[in-house]
Amino acid sequence: MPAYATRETHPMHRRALATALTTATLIVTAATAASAAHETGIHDNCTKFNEKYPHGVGTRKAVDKTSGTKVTTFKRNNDIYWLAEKHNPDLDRDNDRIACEKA
Ligand SMILES: [Ca+2]
Repeated sequence: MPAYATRETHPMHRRALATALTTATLIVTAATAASAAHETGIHDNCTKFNEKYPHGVGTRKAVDKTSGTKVTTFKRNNDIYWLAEKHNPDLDRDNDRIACEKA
């Protein structure tokens, strides 16, 4: 390696850097595509989910995890809850088995 060549300018390191950047770009693109797939439909966010299920949906034995007044009016349906959880875990961030609970 010539004296002027640093790790960044040496051709071999440049190629490795280019490969790393390409890999990083592919990962970001894949992540963007994955989140884009959730930008349609009721699982996008709680605003859309609550349009169909105004009080949210929980598993049959779910109990609202709140220090305030517990929501008990949510729909109880294991299938709908787990489908929502699979599509977008953010719908139940407090993991109390109720997606988008709202009084
Ligand atoms: Ca919840």
